[in-house]
Amino acid sequence: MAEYTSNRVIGNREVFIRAHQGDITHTDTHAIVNAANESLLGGGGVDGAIHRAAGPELLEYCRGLNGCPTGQAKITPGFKLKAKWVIHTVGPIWKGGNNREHELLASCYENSMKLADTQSLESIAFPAISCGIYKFPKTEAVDIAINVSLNMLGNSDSIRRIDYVLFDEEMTDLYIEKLSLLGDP
Ligand code: AR6
Repeated sequence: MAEYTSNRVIGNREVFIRAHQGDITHTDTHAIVNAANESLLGGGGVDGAIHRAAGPELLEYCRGLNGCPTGQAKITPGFKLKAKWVIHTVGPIWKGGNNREHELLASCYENSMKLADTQSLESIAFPAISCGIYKFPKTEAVDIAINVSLNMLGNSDSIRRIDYVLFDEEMTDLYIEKLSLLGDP
């Protein structure tokens, strides 16, 4: 199966970047990011998979968070997941592109990275936020995901590894193509 891995120096620090096809619930990074909705009370797609794998304690914990606005992020324990933490962020629903969708998707990556950094986490895994049920155009979403998260990585004190975990081959190929354009480290 195709995958991209690279050790690079960003902002004077050595970091590890990976993109591969898989199920993010199996990822062993310190935090995995959930593409949630504003209620934070579960749903379909990757959100449903994360809640199933983490167990009912996750939903109980999320009930105390009072939701999360689009573009923002909140952190919870991972409960039964391999990842110790889940960062729940809410991507924008695509409504044609003139409703701040690009800016809000960028905020999801920015705020998830900031949260991981303030918690001193060393590794984080992202799914393709908004690229499923929320229907964000895929190539535009991949550009935002990679540009914003790598830019934040350069400014992070703690994060040394980003894993992009993509569910299908098409998405995996788009990430690998975009990351390969970064050139050799
Ligand atoms: N691991 C990694 N990626 C996955 C997994 C998985 N286990 N399952 C799906 N994906 P989506 P959104 C991919 O729909 O578009 C929920 O109901 C999927 O193929 O999960 O942000 C929430 O509660 C796609 O590429 O999230 C919200 O209501 C990507 O993850 C709404 O969906 C995101 O697809 C959020 O929609």
